[in-house]
Amino acid sequence: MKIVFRWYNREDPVPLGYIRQIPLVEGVVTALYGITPGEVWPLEAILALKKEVEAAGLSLEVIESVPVREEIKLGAPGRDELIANFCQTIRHLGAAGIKVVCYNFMPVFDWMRTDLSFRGADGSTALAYDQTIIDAMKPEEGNLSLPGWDTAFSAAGLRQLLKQYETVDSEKLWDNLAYFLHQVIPVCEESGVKLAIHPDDPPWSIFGLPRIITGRESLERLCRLHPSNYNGITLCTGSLAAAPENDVVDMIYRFGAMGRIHFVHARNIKLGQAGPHSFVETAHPSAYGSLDMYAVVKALHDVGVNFYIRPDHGRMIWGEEGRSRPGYGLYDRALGAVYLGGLWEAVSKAMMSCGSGSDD
Ligand code: DNO
Repeated sequence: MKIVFRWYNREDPVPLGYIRQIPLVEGVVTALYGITPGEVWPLEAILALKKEVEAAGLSLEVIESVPVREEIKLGAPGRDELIANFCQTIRHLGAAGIKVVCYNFMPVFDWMRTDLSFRGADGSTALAYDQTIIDAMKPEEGNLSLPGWDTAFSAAGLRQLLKQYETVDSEKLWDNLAYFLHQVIPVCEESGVKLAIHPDDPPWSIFGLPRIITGRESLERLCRLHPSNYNGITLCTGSLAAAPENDVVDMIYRFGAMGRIHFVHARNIKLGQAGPHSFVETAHPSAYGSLDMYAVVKALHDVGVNFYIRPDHGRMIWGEEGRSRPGYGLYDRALGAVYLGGLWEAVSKAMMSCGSGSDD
């Protein structure tokens, strides 16, 4: 296991030098942000980014994310050229020594929250989701962007896009994902880059749009789309656990044993603060949320795979204000990183004293 930390390049208020000081963190996860989604990422720019990260004493082996253009998800004209560009970006990333690329296949909206500063009893603020607020929203009437998304939409652009999706149901979206993977996975194999799909967050349909990467069955189906383990998963505990029927620990055993988990986003959530289909993000330790983080880390250890893990969203604490990057402040994520590393050490040593287990 390698602990990594998301960093939004030089735009990020958290400098690399601070990340370097977080115990147990070996590297960062980032992307090239100045590039229009769909264009090829130039090799020189990737190499320059890597050099900058390495000069700070950190590694850069995971990219989050290479955006997948809507035309690809829609199966619209132009997708072949866009897929070819995606493949070329993968080749360049492989040439720069990148091992894992995270992506998602969510139509239009990436991760979604209804409150970016839900105040907890201890005065911290966190991200929260309440389905009743979503149900009352009319996104096509306003401009839409969330800090932390790779894309933003004008009201008119959004209306047009939503119209295009009227003919794309879940099965069509699956076909378009299969079409994409069929072309991209062989390039990933040649380039030594593992692709890791991020589950839909939250893992159910919103605004009438299909969402297909939602739980165990859909991840099984994803794996069947292409048998290579280069067709892998970003196991995001908080995204998956938002649906109470999802047993995240069971999924780690299942997909870890298949060699499909390359990247883990670890965070805790508390379900039901505003009724069904609602949750609030909490501090990482098990005591604060609905997830048993010890069981998550133990399952990852038991399956014995090599993977990268990052503390996912943190709360805003100690006066930090993350207006530009909700969920991505320094302090609470740093606490999360050390907590995850502590669990890993405890599980590894307990296993060693029982005479089993790996400790890479
Ligand atoms: C949210 C992140 C997502 C993730 C993408 C992956 O904080 O987990 O935005 O980066 O969905 O493509």
